[in-house]
Amino acid sequence: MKKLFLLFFGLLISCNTAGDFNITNQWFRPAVKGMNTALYFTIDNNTNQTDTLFSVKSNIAGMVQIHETFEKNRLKGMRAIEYVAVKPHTKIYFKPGGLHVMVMNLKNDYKKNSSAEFELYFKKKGLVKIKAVAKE
Ligand SMILES: [Cu+2]
Repeated sequence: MKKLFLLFFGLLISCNTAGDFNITNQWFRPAVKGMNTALYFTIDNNTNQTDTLFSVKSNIAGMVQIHETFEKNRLKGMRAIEYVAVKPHTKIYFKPGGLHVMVMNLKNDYKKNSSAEFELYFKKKGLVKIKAVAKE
């Protein structure tokens, strides 16, 4: 009986998250102290308003920037951008070869399966803290 109740309660909670705003699939590449790495995740904006990611911070690194990948004269490069707007009911994927968070000058080694915390700042949602795991 208790199990049934818990199951029902769980379903109610998952219904409530519809119309919500979530960060999912967060991960970063393993790297050693003094090097750079990249953080990836999915922003799932299931609300009726555009929200904008304008800053990412972490105390594991000397500097953190939002980057995009571009192609010019058949050469690929990357550059810092000021923000990423996420339209209502849209997902934006930060992934290798595309948008990513550049995490520069690591203060420690981050081997596979180690984790780190990051702070994502959005115009409407405000601060969203995430924990990401290092993987290849
Ligand atoms: Cu980059």
